[in-house]
Amino acid sequence: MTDFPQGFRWGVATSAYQIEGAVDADGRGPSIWDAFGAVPGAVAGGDTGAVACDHYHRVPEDLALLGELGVDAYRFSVAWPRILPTGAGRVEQRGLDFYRRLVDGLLERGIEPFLTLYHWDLPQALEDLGGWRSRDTAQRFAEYAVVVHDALGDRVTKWTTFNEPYVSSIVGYGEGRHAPGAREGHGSLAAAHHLMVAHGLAVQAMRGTPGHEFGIVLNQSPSTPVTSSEADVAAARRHDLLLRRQFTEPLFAGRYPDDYEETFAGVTDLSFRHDGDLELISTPLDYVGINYYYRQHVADAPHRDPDPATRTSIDVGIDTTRLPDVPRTAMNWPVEPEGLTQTLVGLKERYPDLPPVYVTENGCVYPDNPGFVDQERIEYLRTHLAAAHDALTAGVDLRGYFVWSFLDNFEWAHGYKHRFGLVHVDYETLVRTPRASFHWYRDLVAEQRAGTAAAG
Ligand code: GBH
Repeated sequence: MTDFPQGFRWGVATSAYQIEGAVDADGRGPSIWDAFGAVPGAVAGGDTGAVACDHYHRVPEDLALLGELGVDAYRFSVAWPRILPTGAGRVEQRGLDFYRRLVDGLLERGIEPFLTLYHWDLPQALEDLGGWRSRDTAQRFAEYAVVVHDALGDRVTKWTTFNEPYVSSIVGYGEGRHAPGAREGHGSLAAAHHLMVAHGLAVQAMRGTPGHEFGIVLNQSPSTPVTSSEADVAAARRHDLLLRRQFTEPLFAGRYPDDYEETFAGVTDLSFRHDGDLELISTPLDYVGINYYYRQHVADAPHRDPDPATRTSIDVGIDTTRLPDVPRTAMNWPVEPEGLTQTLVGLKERYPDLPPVYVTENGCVYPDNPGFVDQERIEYLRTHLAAAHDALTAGVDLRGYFVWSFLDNFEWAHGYKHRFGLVHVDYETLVRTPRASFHWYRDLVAEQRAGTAAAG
């Protein structure tokens, strides 16, 4: 592996609901994912995050593993329902104590905490009031952010507001594949906007401590038309708007996308946009995190719902299942590392004032081999790191890279079937076993830190 710059941050990532379990411990309130997991058919195999990796009770063991891995940084999320069990009002000190112990354990090992405030686990009490459809939730989020920032701001300097607001809004409120499982066009677009407002409010409320940095994490990948036909090119553009530009244009250009209204036909009620929102949303950031997994191939297609009377405004006539003849992972995700270079370089070209970038997630799923020799994962990570390096060479200010994930975990609507970890977790015994990729990454990080990486 070619040398990365000195100071480049090497990390691994997780999120609260996917690993913690202990959903009733220490006064935690229910989240939308607890409720969604109880809906028959919502999550594969009827799986829930009730136990997950039981990380909540196994922090010392997991910290020891992170120490052995030798990473510079650990990206994790705070569960809002542990801090404010009903979303607002009473603060649960035991929840804050848990994250304080985690952060202290990281700092003792020289691992920098990258804290995410929201990785999809909204307190159910706020969903009952409308969830992200409601602008009030943005205000509640900013209050929650200040509580966590006041409690941990003496120890944590990297503050991420949201992980992939696209998934929280469009997948959760529009497609219904994620919690809260709603299928609303207008509601999901309102949710998307309110998440951005919440981001701006929270950053402005937390700002002020010297040395603290604020950012957001976005799913990004090129939307590639399957043919060069006008129809497929237009479909790819609609797809890119739905998944990415409705977030990046306000964030990094301070404007709404010009094709928003024509694409989301029927969204005539834009009253969720208030004067001053764009200034709020485009508040300058210190970094942006990019989650990259695969390149998307987009074709023009009929609407999913043929009836315009019942069709939602996000049913924009696209098909993303026509994949080229390239290798796939066990989740059927295409393996195209050059898509990562294209993503990073493309963002920088589109937004010249883009803040410094981290790849905050990248990883894959393959079936396990005896002895957990996951050569395919090593190959995936190696080629994607080379692609990230190409972006550096092309002038992108890339500051770090996080593998998704440190541990196998609850893969949302897929349940426990798909394993992303450098560390295997046996869900019966909860025993952790490092895979070959863990040792490979450990050696890579050590070499890079010593600056002794061999070329190639
Ligand atoms: C991430 O979600 C999550 O942050 C994490 O919790 C999860 O476990 C992990 O990935 C693995 O699934 O990339 O814009 O072309 C990612 C879910 C959302 C994957 C959007 C791919 C395709 C759109 N994804 N997506 S894009």
